[in-house]
Formats: sequence, structure tokens, C-alpha cells
Amino acid sequence: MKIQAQFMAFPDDFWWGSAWSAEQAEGRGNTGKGRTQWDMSWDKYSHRFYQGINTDTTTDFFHRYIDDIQLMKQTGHNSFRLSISWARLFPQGIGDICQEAVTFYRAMLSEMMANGIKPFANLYHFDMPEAMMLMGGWESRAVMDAYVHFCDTCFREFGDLVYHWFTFNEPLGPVLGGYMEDFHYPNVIDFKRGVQVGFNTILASALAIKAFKCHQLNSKIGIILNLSPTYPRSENPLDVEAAEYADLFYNRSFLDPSIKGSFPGKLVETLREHNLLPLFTEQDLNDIRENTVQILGLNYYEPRRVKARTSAVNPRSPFMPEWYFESYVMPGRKFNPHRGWEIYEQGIYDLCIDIRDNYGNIEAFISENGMGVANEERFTHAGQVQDDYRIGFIQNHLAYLHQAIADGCNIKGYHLWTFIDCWSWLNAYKNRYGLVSLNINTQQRTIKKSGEFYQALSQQNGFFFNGLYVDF
Ligand code: BGP
Repeated sequence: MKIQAQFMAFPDDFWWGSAWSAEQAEGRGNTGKGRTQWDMSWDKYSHRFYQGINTDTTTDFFHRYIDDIQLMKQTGHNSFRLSISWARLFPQGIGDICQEAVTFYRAMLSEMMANGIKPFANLYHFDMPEAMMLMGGWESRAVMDAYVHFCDTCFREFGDLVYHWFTFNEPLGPVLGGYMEDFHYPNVIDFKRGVQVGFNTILASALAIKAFKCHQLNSKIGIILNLSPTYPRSENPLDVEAAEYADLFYNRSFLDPSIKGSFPGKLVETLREHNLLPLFTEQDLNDIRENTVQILGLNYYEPRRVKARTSAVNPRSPFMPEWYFESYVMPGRKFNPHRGWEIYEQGIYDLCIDIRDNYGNIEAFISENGMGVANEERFTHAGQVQDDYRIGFIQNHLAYLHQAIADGCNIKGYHLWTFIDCWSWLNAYKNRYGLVSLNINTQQRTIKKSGEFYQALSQQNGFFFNGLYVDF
């Protein structure tokens, strides 16, 4: 699809902003925050953390939020997504609430509001408290109950300060990382347990939504999903079938229950065939059916391209969805070598159209999209990172997003990953994503060229699009 050069005006009150999470940006602070799964990972696998940097300090938002909120303003934010740390509010995951943590979050959220920045609060971003992980993490019902109690507490304590709520960021992450691909604690390879974790997070999300409704707040509550539009290598029916399976496991698995309140029949059937169905009750299914999301966040980074398998599956290897497909590398693809992700801007359009056509055009926004680049300091001139590639990346995606809106998609905003360079899971500060650069030795912040672009974008509620920027 070709997009014409033009001024891309976005709808009134469009949410311009960015996102990050507590574990990645706050640092430990001094409220007596409990340990999380990342401290457990550090104890066990510190060698896996890039340059040996853990979550102790990160971007130190805890101590610097007042100045950082000014930087949000200077980079055009009218909204911002953060997460509330479960382990800060309840150091043991349950039990006594930490009043200092309540004071911190209330002060920080109030400061955002006072500066005209709408706080979007997410309630889980890969940061299970250690005490909860020791009880089984998302495999445990008691942990789900503790999570719902934490959410309920947040609605009560911060309900007057939060614009929109989200139960989870990328609930697929703990399944993939923790039970399939060995990059999150508990680093288990067991798809059946992963299915149980997936089911339990979907149920926990529904139960949090149920609790939310009792508070009768003006805000909405939703979920943030990482979705990769899935493309078959070719129109060959076997490639198409492979893409359908990949889509089922990685997209529909969370989309359908979150928005429609039920699981795709073919997914259930496939899991049953392999004896992988989770444990559940009829009441669980009712709760999922009756407590669907009111708003949807779309994290879009890369497409998923697949082909029919070219080799036989070893039936004695642990089950993986890849038994049904293989990844496909499209010749000539645009690629970010730092993160290893394909860049395919039209994917953002295809994703929005899918939500329009198959999910009732539910109110949605782009909750993450961004580009991580290593050694960004090499682009520094006159003290500023000249990240034209990031400006191009944003513009290209926005051009397709603009088209999606013109074609009737109910998209309310765009949040970039991320605001100030922040810590990334295992990659620490290797790849920089921010509109503002961070010197990790001095904690000095400097607005990048993209931060200036973002400010103008937000102020004009649009930008002049000159055609696709391709120099990555
Ligand atoms: C998303 C996560 C973010 C962030 C981002 C960038 O999947 O929600 O927490 O980390 O990806 O990815 P990474 O940090 O792995 O480079």
C-alpha cells in the first residue's frame, strides 16, 4: 500500500506519549520495595544481564520524577503509561500495604496530572514479587487472588488519579519467557505449564476487571497485548495453514478471551489433541466471559512471517507451537540488526484493521512501538543524539496508522517505547529506545533529536509526511 505525501493530521485529543514500566525505570527507591523475579534471576544468572546491570537503579525515576515530568512536557507528552509495582505496594505480594509506596505513587501521579499528562497505569509488567514467585507465580491460584487484591487496592488508592488502567502488559511474555524460551524466571521449558500460566493470567485479568467495576470510576480498564500480524510465506495452502496456527497460538490466544470472552475453538481443540488443556472451572469461564476489556493497547514491533514446516517434528522433544510452522525470513526485508526485529510499517495498519473487523472496532491505541539501537552515542553531534532513523521509524508507522484511522479504525493514540532510555530485560542498556538519552554513569538526561520532533508532532497534532523514510 502506498501512502501519499501530505500533512498527516490526527484526530482531536489524540494521545501522544510513551510508555515504560516500574521495574525498568523506577529503581529500588527507599520505600522498602520487595524483591521480584528479576532479583531471583540476578542471583541465579547474573551472567545473562548485559554488562552486569541489574534493576537496582535503572533510570531512577523514583528520585527524579519531578524533573522527568518536565522532560515529558518538553517532549510533547499529553499521556504516559507507567506501571505500579506490586512488590513496592506489597513487599510480600500480600499482607501489609506499604504506606510510603502509596505516598510515592500518589505524589508522582498527581505531579503528572498537574502538568497536563494523563497517567495510564498498568498493573503487571513482568515483575512478580519474589514471595509470590516462590508460591508458584502465575501457576498458583493463591497468587492470582493476591494479584486481584493488589489491583483492588490500586483502584481504591489511585482511582482518582489514573486516566486509564491496564491489567497486564504483554501477558504472552511470561509464558514465552518463563516456560518456553528460557528468558524469564522461572526459566522452565514446559508448554503445558505455560498454557496454565496463560489461562491464569487471562482469568486474573478478568477478575481484576470484575473488581474494577465495583469502584465505579470514570476511567476505563483494558489490557495491553503484543501482537504480530502473521503473514504466510506464500499463498500455498500449507503455508497459509502454518500462518493460521502461528496466529492462533500467539495472537488469538489472548485477543479472543480478552475482547470476546471466549477462546478460539481451534486452539482449544489443538491443545486437547496434545493433552495440554489447563485446569479450570465453569466459574472461571463465566468470569472470563463476563469481564472483557473496555479498551485495548496494541504493542506492535514486528510482523511474524511463517512457512510450512520443512522438517519433521521430533515427537520426543518438548511440545512447542512451532510443531505447526517454521519462521520465514522474507528476502529484502527491512531489519533492525540491534534487536533482530524486522521493520514492517504496514503491519501496524493490518493490525488495526484486524481489530476493526474482527473485534468490534473496540477503542484501542498503539501502546508500544519503537526502535532500539545500540551505541547510540556515536550519533551525537553538538551534545545531542541525532536519531534521524528513529524519527523516520515513527513517521513511517504513523503514516500507516493515519491511514488506518482514515479507514475507520477506532485508534485513540500512539505511545512510543520509550521516554528516557530505560533498562531492558537482560539487554539492560544495550539498545536505546528513548526520546531522551541517559548517561548511566551520571544519570544525566538529554533530549534527542527525536524528542524535539515528538514535541512538534504533539503540538501540531500531526506532521508532514514526505514519503517512506528507508535509511536504517
Ligand atoms: C516490550 C516490553 C517492554 C520493552 C520493549 C522493548 O515487549 O513490553 O517492556 O522492553 O518490548 O523490548 P526489549 O527491551 O526486549 O528490547
